[in-house]
Amino acid sequence: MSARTENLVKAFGGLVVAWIIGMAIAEGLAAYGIDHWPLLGSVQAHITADATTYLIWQAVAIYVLVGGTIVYCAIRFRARPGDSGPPAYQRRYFGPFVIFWLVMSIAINLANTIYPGMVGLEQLWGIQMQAKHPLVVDVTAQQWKWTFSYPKQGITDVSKLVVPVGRTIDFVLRTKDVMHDFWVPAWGVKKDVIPNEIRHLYVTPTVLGSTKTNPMIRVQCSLICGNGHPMMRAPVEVLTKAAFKTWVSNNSF
Ligand SMILES: [Cu+2]
Repeated sequence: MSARTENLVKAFGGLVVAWIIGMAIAEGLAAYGIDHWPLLGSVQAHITADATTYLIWQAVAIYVLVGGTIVYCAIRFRARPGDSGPPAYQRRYFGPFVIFWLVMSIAINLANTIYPGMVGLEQLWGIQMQAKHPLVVDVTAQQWKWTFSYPKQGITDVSKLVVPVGRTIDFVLRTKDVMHDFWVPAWGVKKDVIPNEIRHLYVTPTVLGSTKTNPMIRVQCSLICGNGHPMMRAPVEVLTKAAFKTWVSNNSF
């Protein structure tokens, strides 16, 4: 072992122990949070939750490495009573570490672009491409309310979003004024609604329920759009296919 390596081991041996303990605690807490994930109420929600879970594991590990190193160095290499003058040995950087950090950062970011980035998008777009007869629901956003129409079913301007379970829905998003964002938290995906644009969001609900039974099943604007933004919500009901048919026949003209 060279003198320099020996110094590094002596200086940072304790840090490795701190990393292991910190990682065990932090990843344990992350696992608890992931186990207590709110409702995953659509096919798409499982895809985005998988991506988020993966990124949380990774972020926690990196956070412990960086944060742990800072805390460890602040304690281990602090100035002690009686210390005076400049440190005996100091360099601005340690070459191999700089190269390692640069290469690792680039590698991790490239890997994340592929998974979960491109893989997840491919899965979401795959559902969209394979949906042969999606249920079309026109969504109109305005300050500060949502209205829904079902063009094929002859239902117009209802203030509650009613959908069947297990069928892919093509939400056609429009806004009458400023930008909004269509989001049902339980469905795990959302999309900005932009003036003078018609945008689409595909969702396949998998869990029955309503805003009354679970507030995660609600439309919520998630882009600040003025005073009424936090209250810009709409109730949602996810029904069985048979119950949805009944609802359609009771509400269509
Ligand atoms: Cu808003």
